[in-house]
Amino acid sequence: MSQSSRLAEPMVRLTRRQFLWGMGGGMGAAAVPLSRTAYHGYQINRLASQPRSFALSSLEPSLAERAAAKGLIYGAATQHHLLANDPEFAEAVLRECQMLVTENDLQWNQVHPDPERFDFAAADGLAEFAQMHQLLLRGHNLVWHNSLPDWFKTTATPQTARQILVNHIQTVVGRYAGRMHSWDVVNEALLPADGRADGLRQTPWLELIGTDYIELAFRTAAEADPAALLVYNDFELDYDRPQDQAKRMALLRLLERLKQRDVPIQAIGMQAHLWGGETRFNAAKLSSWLEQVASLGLKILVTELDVTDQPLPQDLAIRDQIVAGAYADYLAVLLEQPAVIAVLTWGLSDRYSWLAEFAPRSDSAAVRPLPLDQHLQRKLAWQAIAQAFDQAPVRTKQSATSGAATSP
Ligand code: 9MR
Repeated sequence: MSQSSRLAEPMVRLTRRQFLWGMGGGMGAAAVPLSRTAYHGYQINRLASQPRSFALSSLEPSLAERAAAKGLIYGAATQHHLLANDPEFAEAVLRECQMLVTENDLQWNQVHPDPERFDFAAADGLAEFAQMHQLLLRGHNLVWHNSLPDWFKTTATPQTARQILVNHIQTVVGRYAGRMHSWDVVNEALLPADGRADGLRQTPWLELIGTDYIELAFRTAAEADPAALLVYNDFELDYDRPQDQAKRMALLRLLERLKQRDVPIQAIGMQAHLWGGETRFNAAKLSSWLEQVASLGLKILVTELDVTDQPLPQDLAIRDQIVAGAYADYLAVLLEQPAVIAVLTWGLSDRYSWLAEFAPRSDSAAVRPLPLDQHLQRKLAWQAIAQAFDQAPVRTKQSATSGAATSP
């Protein structure tokens, strides 16, 4: 499964030019208060001027094998058509991953294009690929406010929405029952900025069904596949920023309510779409919140990990250095928490990242958010993730499994 692979580039030292670039062309750190942009630029330069080593004793084994050695799972989100049409990419996935995540093949607008019609061709292809290569599979997602098909937006009513949701979950989850490690049952249901006391996002599901749509989704999924780990998945849970702190508190309250009602939820997913150069990261505060989640008896998965380099300078050495540092700092905190059982990147290679379309760089340079570059070579980011797995505490067998389908 694993082949020896050259690292794309070893850890680089910054040239004097690169260092000076960081300090505004040699003007040195500003003596006056920095504007927000200047502050951000200063932070990026500070990070870039302190290159870190992500050296490894060996170029092998793969991320999956390094994770498995600690009782963790590493994998990546992908799509069947990418694996079917790009054999060298498929080979890289087999080399590096123990789990696949359905990035788009099970989104509502892909799998449920008409009220009475499901299209499982792509998802079945991905499931068959996973089964053929003995990879774990996780399904994303069953309830979201995005990617809803037009027919839903034009026909769903308060009288029909509940049955539409139940039928969708029963059909989709039932089809893969026993083959799914876990499901993102409800995705991004929280948005404190919407102003509700419970912090819920104003979504079509909330409007049509009411607050118990979340419980309904989890109970329906549990009946359709008792073996799968059922996950609540969300983003902006990571940083020491007001919006992240508010969502962490709202999620904790939601989880407490669901547990009090014995709702069958076993884990949370932290999407972890990180920002290169973002320094508002408080390890102690995040670690304390993770412990509060774990104390509810829940597992934690890092479900959509990537690091956007959109705000970073064009210089590849600087970009890769800062992106790798973001992976290292985040995983150092997450992997210390025994309840964390899996790390999944949202894509494996820069060749296929949602960020190319959704967060392109202003200089039009290709984005570099993921462990492998466009040519499927391992980057500093790969080294940082590998190092994080190597340094992570070993999970006990019990902590890594929880009744879910943990083997293909
Ligand atoms: O990466 C996904 C992109 O290809 C899709 O067009 C988009 C809309 O369906 O969804 C992207 O994935 C999102 C995921 O489903 C939920 N978390 C945020 C991800 C990035 O937007």
